[in-house]
This record gives sequence, structure tokens and C-alpha cells, in this order.
Amino acid sequence: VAARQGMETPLKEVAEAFEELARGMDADAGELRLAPFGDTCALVSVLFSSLGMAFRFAEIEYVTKVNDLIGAGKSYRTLSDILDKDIENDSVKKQGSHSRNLRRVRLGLGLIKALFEQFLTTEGCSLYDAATTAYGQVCAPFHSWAIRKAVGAGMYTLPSREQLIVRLNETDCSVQKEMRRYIDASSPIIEYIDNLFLSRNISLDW
Ligand code: 1PZ
Repeated sequence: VAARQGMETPLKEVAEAFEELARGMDADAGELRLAPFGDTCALVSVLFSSLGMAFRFAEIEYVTKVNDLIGAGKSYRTLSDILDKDIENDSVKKQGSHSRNLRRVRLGLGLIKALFEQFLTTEGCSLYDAATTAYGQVCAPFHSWAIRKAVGAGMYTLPSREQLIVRLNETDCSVQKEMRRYIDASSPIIEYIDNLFLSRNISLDW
């Protein structure tokens, strides 16, 4: 109903927040401030409930990392600031460091982007196929065997395409539009985060 009446749906809210974040980055001469970044990433958790209970553990994992970055926003102004600090302390890849959590949250954003891309380009395919491909592309290379097995099992509990659209309070048409908006708005942000690491000679193979 919400989609038909042009009201805010969770997906639309997320898409708009990322558009706003991308605009803010342009306005700040290509700098990404930590506080609005954390708040925007936190919004994504509204999408988890539509995936079902099996992904509660992914939600907890993601939210913990986002909350760490939100907390860091009180002491650090930008994303570069946390990375530079961790380089100084030799803690970029250390478990629980802000930089490592940033890398993990970026994987989450990339996973959603890949899922939406799969969803849009494989209309006949199930959500299971779309999510399995997206996970395999973005996160699986960096996850342990045990995590990959658990995620693989959880995939079988995903709702159908149609169920997902209903749970998101969207229509066939509106869901495509909002997913496209998220893909477009999140791309420069994901690329920016990758470049933060790469420009400091930190590879992305972890
Ligand atoms: C978009 C949804 C697609 C279908 C569901 C795919 C579910 C992916 C589940 C990911 C489970 C992550 C489990 C924990 C992994 C941790 O080992 C790592 C490393 O953490 P560290 O060692 O640094 O403490 N954590 C991550 O890689 C964080 C990944 C976050 C994944 C977020 C998923 C976002 C999905 C959004 C759905 C709306």
C-alpha cells in the first residue's frame, strides 16, 4: 500500500539516505565524514527483518560493526582519520579495530549492492540464486569455511522474490526503482572506501 501511495518504504528510506550521503561527500570536496556515514549504514538494518530469522546473526554482526564506527564518530571526523590512526598504531587489520570494522561494513554495503544487481538482472531466478551469487562474489572470499557453511544453510530459508517484495512493502515496479537508486548511490561510496585503503598501499585481500 505504501508504495502505491508514494509513502516512505524501508528500501526507499535507505536509497534516499545513500543519495544524501553521496551528495554530502561531493559537497565536502570528496571527503566522507564518519558520523553521517555511520548513521546511514545503520539504516540498512531495517532490511534484515525481511530476510527472515536465519539472518539474525548477520544482522547482529553488521550492527555491532556499524555501532563501533558510530562510536568512533565522536573522536574522529572522517573515514580517513580512523585509517590514519590505525596505520600509526599498526592496527588496521587487527580484529575489532575501527579500520577493520570499516572494511567489514563496506563488505556489507557491497553485498547488498551485488544482491540488488542480481535481483534486477535475473528476473526469472529465485532470491536464493541472487543471494548465493552475490554472497559468493562479495563476502565468501573473505569468510572462513564455517561461516560460509552457515550462510549457505541460511540461504535455504530466504523468502521468495515475491514474498520479499511484499515484506518490503514494495511493488514489482517500485522495488526495481529503489534498488537501482541504492546501487547508483552506494557505488561512489564503496569505491571511495576501497580507495582509502588502496591509496595507502593496503590491499583488499582480507
Ligand atoms: C543482502 C543479503 C544477502 C543474503 C544474505 C547474505 C548473508 C550474509 C551473511 C554474512 C554473515 C557474516 C558472518 C560473520 C562474519 C565475520 O566472520 C566477518 C569478520 O569479522 P571480524 O573477524 O572482522 O570480526 N564479518 C563480516 O564479514 C561482516 C560482514 C557483514 C555482512 C553484512 C550483511 C549485510 C546484509 C544486509 C542485508 C539487508
